[in-house]
Amino acid sequence: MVTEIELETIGRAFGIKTPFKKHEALTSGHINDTYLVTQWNDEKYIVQRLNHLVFPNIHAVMANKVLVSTHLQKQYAHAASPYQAVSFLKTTQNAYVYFYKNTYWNVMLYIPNAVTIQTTKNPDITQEAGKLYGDFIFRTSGIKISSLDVTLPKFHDVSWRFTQFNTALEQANNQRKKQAQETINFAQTHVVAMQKIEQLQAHNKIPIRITHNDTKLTNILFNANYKGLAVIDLDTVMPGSVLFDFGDSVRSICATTTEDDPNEAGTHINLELYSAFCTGFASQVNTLLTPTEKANLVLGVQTLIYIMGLRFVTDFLNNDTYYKTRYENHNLDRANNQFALLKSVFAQVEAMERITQKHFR
Ligand code: GN1
Ligand code: MG
Repeated sequence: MVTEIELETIGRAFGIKTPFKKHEALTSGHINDTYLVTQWNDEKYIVQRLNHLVFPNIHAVMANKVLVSTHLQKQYAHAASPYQAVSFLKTTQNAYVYFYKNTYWNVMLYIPNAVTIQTTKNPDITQEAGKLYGDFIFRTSGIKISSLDVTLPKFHDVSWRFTQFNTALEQANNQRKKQAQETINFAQTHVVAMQKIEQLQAHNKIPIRITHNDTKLTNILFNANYKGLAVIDLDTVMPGSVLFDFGDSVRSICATTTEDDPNEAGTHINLELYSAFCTGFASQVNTLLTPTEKANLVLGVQTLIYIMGLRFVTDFLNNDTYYKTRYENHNLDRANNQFALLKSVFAQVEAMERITQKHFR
C-alpha cells in the first residue's frame, strides 16, 4: 500500500504543490494501482502506479496514451463535442512517467461531475456506451497506425493465449488442475472454432485500427444525466481489431452477470441491451467498418469472451500471478462465468446476427 506522504512526493514531482487532504484507492482495475487524491484546496487528481510486470515498456504505454488523448482533445474541441478526453500531467523534468521506489507513476487531471456504472439494465445507458466507444474508434481512425507502439503484442491472439494456457497446464499443481478440469475441457474443445478471426487477420481480411482493448462499462465516465462523457483507462490503446473492442463491450455491458459472478447459471446476453449497444456503436462507425468487419462482429463477441475465460483459467493454473484476486478461487470463478456466458452466446448466435445485420448495413 502506498502512503499519503508517498503520493504527495509523487504529486510534487508532477508539479502539484498544495498538500493532500485525503486519498482513496480506486479498486476496480485488475492490474494497476489507482488513487484519487484531494488537495487542501479541494482540487483532485488521479495518481496511478502502472504495473511494469504486465507492461514491459511503460514509456511506450504512456506515449500511446498521451498521443491518443491529445488527438481526442483536439477533435472534441474542433467538433464542439460533449465528450472529454483524459489529460496527463508532465513532471517537472518534462516526462509523463515518474520513476519512484522502483515503480512507475503517472498523474491525470480528475474529470469532475462524472460517475462510473458497475452494471446496467438500462438501454439508454447502453446505447450511450455504444456511441462513446464507437466514437473512440471513429476519431482515432485519423491517427497513423504506425505512430502507436504494439505495447502488448498478441494481446487478443487465441493461439498465443492457448500456448500460454498449455504451459500453465503443464506446470499447474494437481489440486488446481482437478478443480478446473471442466473449465480446461471447455477451453480445449472450443479453441479451433475461436481461431477463425486470427485466420482472417493472417489473410489481411480485417483492417488494423487503433483500438482501446479494454472496453468495459467501468472504463466509461458518464455525466450526471447518464450521458457518455469520457473513455478512460487508455493503458492498452494500440493497433488492434474493432471486433475485440465490440466484443469486450458486449460481454461487459450486455451480459446479465458481472464477469466474476460465481452464480453463472443462466448468464446470457440481454438482447434488448445488445440491440441498444449496436444502435449507439453503429451510429458512429457504420460508414467506417468494412463488410467483413460487420459480418464478424458476433464472432468477435464469442472470441473475446473465449479469450477472457482462457486468460482467467490460465492465471488460476499459474496460482494467480497476473490478475488481482480477492479470494482463493476468484480466477476460476471468472473463467467459469465467462465460459458459461460463451455457452449461452453459442445458443444466441442467430438472434444476435439478426440484430447486428439490422444495425450494421
Ligand atoms: C484487465 O486492470 P483492468 O481491469 O483495466 C486486463 C484486461 C481484461 C480485464 C478483465 C492489461 O484490465 O485485458 O479484460 O482486466 N488488462 C490487461 O476485467 O491485461
Ligand atoms: Mg485496463
